[in-house]
Amino acid sequence: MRNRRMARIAALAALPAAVALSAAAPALATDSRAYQINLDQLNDSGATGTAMVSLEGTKLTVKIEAEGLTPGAPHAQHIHGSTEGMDFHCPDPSADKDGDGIVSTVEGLPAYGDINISLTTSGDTSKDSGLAVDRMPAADKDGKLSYERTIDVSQDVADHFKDLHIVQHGIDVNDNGKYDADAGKSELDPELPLEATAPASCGMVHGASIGEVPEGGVETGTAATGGDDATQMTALGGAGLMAAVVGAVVVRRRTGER
Ligand SMILES: [Cu+2]
Repeated sequence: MRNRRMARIAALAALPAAVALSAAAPALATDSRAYQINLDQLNDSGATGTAMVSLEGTKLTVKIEAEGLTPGAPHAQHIHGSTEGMDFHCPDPSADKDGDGIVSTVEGLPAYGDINISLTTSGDTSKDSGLAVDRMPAADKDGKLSYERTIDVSQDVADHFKDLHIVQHGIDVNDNGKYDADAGKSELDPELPLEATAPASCGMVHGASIGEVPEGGVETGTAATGGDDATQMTALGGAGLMAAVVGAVVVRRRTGER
């Protein structure tokens, strides 16, 4: 009788500790984060997309599904911005300093900052590969583009990912289905038409991260693209709460498996 009572007391005493542990565990595991970035059109490009970004320590996985891009053409894409607390953001039309109706890459730079990572399909991902169009993904004949790559990034990038944003380049001003020099040359590389390098879409990280990513769980939780933006934004707005819920579920599942 006495032993049973002691056991019950011991169990009750352990309860707050268990609760505290499950609350603290997700915070200790914040090494892995995921973000959804909505890519909005720039320069009336009609290009939109969604980027799912996850970080496991300094391993950055970027998945992009975009549409409305110049068909059959390569699209340079970069992570722009600074990890040093500068306030960079996607440019608005007022960035068009020469008034030609297009925010060129150079005109956009003061707003979105320099290239931090080049989202190439293979090889180097530094700023040096910013215009490596032969290693940039191409849109298909319908103007759709899928991209996925895992890149080792610096601790700075991992720590300040929320200050960065994704820009896809390549527009079709005269709607003839390809890049040409009608709208002028690129001020970055005179060999390239302005259409090939002008920004087509840009997206910033909004709100908090989606929370700790369960092993192999990013796809299942977030692959349902095509939902309307408002719903997705609301979901992200509640990310703090969601992070807590996801974290608790992960902890429970892990302890349950052991
Ligand atoms: Cu760029």
